[in-house]
Amino acid sequence: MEIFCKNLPKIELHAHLNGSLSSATLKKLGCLTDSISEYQKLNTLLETTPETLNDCFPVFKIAHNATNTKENVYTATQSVIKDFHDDNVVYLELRTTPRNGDDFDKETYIETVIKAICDYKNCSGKTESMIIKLILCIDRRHDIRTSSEMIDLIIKMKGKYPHVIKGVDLCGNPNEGKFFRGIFEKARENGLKITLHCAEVANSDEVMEMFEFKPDRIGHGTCIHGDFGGNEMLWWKFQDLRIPVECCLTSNVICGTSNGFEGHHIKELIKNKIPFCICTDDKGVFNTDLSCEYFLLSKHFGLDKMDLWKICFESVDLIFDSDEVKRELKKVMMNWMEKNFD
Ligand code: 6MZ
Repeated sequence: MEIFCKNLPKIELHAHLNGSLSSATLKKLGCLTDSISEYQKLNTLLETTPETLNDCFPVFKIAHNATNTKENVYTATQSVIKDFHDDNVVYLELRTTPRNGDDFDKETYIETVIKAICDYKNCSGKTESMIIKLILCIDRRHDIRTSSEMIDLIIKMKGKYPHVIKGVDLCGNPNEGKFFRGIFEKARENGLKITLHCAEVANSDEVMEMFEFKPDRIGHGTCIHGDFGGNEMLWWKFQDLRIPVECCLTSNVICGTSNGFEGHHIKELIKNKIPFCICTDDKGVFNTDLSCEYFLLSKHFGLDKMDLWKICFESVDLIFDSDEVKRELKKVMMNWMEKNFD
């Protein structure tokens, strides 16, 4: 099954750039062993509680320190793309929060990430190609003014790179900050798709507000069902809306927002046929990859090879790209199925 999961052509829709750095990449960026261990420290915890999620956010500072020059942002982006490509990801929506560094401002940061994406596409030298798109994030800890300036910048950059920038996300510590609906309405009016980190922790008023906005996808969607920190009203509304969920199993288990793999809320999504995709979130911080996430899904929820293939195939409908790209990806998936199933 592990080999099957590795070979499966996969779709990754929820991967934070600075959470996805491997040990090799961190070394390449000049990180010393101590900082690499600190970046990966959550993997060594014996017990986790919902508070563990708060411990996750300071860890990203290590990656941010390591990617504080244009050159390192470029190297990190290319390395992360290569890791996903090596794991047989055929379509990647990478996400990142624009920020200022030693020799770049937010706009240059976006330009640098896009250059790394485009250069990779041009010279990967691989026979199986990978399509890479970008989602730009708003950090929920930022105030309305900063978020508003960020959305204006994102809209400007989308005008310049419409084939790369596809969406906007709301991320950051869910125990802090808030969802400014107007910011995302503006993004939507300007042709950007919207995904929101939603219900990663219990916060029923905010979750309902997000549902009323109707994002194109949500990240995590943990605390919606009454058995997982939500309530009946939220679950009822969600069943009506059927917003696709980006599920990140290992991330939720390590951060303590899910009670082990068997206790993951994905079982309710499967049971109620709510669309979802399988994602890594922060493969560097949580020491995972997309193949591993598919393997864990099959192991803990009794899914067979055809079930996993179907999840990949149906994830194509959830991407933030054109119908033409969807058709292309479905062809890749169908060809692979014909060759790999009797
Ligand atoms: C919410 C998360 C996250 O943007 O610098 N991030 N936000 N929940 C999570 N669950 C674990 N994991 C990562 O990548 C790092 C940033 O992604 C967000 C955080 O805001 C983090 O600072 P970039 O590439």
